[in-house]
Amino acid sequence: MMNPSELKSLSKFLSLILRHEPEHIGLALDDAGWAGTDSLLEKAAASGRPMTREQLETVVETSDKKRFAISEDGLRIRANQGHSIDVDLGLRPAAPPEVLYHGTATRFLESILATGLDKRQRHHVHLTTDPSTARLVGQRYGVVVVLTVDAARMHAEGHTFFRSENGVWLTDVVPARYLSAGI
Ligand code: HQG
Repeated sequence: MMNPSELKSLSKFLSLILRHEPEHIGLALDDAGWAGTDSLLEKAAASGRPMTREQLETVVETSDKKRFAISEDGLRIRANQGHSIDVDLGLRPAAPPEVLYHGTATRFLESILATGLDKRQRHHVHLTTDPSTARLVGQRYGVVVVLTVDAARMHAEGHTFFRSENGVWLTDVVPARYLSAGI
């Protein structure tokens, strides 16, 4: 069995490979972001990061945010969201809840309130229904501030939202007029 820090380390490695740099181990993803599990295991081992199939499955099952999905036939794996590489997850537009949250650092606030929330390196801006999740995300960057997004008004005014397999709300950009600081 893996201990929590081994699980976290493997989860971070999978995030790197399945969201950002599959070429790091010479892996190819298809257009929808899927990689063959056999191929992943083989190439990870060949590049010095061996893992068993059971360990891979454990990471997928225990990921707190359900970051990864294994296909029903068990042959393929992908990240549910968070990519910087170009993949089409095939998400359908969906109506968001009234309010969503985004956690960030206070040092980004001036820029965000001037130009809105951008997707930066990723495909979308990431939003959550849960203020405490937003707080944890923001803490990664420094002193945290949780922004409240008027998602209902954005949606009513023509902005498209998607909900990833693991419940993250995604949109292209959040113009500053829909944002308020604090919850
Ligand atoms: C900031 C985690 C200045 C933005 C989470 C954020 C999430 C701006 C950073 C997922 C800006 C981008 C994504 C502007 C945005 N001026 N700063 N105009 N617009 N920013 O990592 O949302 O654990 O790309 O506030 O749960 O922090 O990896 O996005 O601070 O779902 O599964 O630029 O990562 O999931 O950072 O995190 P990121 P994020 P995992």
